[in-house]
Amino acid sequence: MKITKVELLRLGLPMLHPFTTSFGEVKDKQTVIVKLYSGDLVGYGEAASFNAPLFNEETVDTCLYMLETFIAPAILNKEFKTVEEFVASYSYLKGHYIAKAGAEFAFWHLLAQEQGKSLAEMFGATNSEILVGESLGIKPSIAETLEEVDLRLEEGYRRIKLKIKPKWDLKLVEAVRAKHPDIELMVDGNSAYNLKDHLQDLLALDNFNLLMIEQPLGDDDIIDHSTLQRLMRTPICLDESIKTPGDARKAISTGACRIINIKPVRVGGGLAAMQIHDIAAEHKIPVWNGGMLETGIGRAFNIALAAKPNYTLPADMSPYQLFYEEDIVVKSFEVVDGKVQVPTEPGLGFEVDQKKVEKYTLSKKTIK
Ligand code: OSB
Ligand code: MG
Repeated sequence: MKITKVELLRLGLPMLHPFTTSFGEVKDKQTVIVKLYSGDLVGYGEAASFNAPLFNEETVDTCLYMLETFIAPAILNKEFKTVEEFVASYSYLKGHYIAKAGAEFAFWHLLAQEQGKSLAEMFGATNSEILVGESLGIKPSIAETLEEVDLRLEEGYRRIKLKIKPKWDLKLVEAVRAKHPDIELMVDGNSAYNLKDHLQDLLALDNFNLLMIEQPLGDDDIIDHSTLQRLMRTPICLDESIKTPGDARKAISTGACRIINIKPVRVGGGLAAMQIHDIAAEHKIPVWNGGMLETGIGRAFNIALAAKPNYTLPADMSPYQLFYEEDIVVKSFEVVDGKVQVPTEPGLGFEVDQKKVEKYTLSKKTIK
């Protein structure tokens, strides 16, 4: 499969309302769609990042820069038989995993079309449906949080994840737990805590029978997570800290986490996501699929990966209606009774809506 042309699109997706985390508000979301051409075939990928480097160090601009300046020249006019060969052509580039994932997923899509296979088949995924939980951004009040929790539970979502930050944590969790003693409930600190200032509050989270606490401490701090995990009964789940399969191995062997959130773009794409899935399975560490507020294109890869056997906990896979007015695929996935069906048709499993892509494209670059 020879890559004959690369197109990079910057899309602007107005959000229905800002999504608030400990690091700030995500609003006026932008994302990067990567199109790889091989003769008549087009493969789509998404490098889902944010406008500012607040979640991790990458941004929409750094993704576009890396793709245009380094990744496109490394793959153009070369012949690749496998994803391993494709990834090897730019693996000398340090970091920038989200940018790399955008290209890698477009290549998976090309291969799936060539082989007439679904993405799930390409990834060796065997489950026909995945379980979905809701990730709830920080709201102005506890009352509004409780209202949304009620709504999502009525809709069938399988677990509730509350975004927390220092001083917006214990009272919130206490209120939700008091109203819903038996639901699967978890929190995500997005690395806003540290052991020096917040140890007592973190330990107090042990009182609420939480499914897990996601990424409380710094993204570069596997060691302090391992200290904290020894002091807590609640499983720690790492998100931002796991950028590579090696990070997963180190986090598991130091006891820094008992669960891993796999966001495929955060780790450079499907190959690394599958390696982390396998490392975790070997150590009996459950994994689940996280999200980056992707469009239907990025979510297509997440859904297929999340159908692998060690994804035993509900995914962050809210449908576009919770964030955006429209999706850029013709018929987006639906969450019914807290489940999403895994597409079985060859290719992406979703039809890209060219009119919508055009409508939301802010700029476009062609490299050949
Ligand atoms: O840490 O999981 C996170 C959204 C923006 C930034 C960080 C995170 C999130 C989510 C949303 O939790 C997950 C989704 O895409 O549905
Ligand atoms: Mg997270």
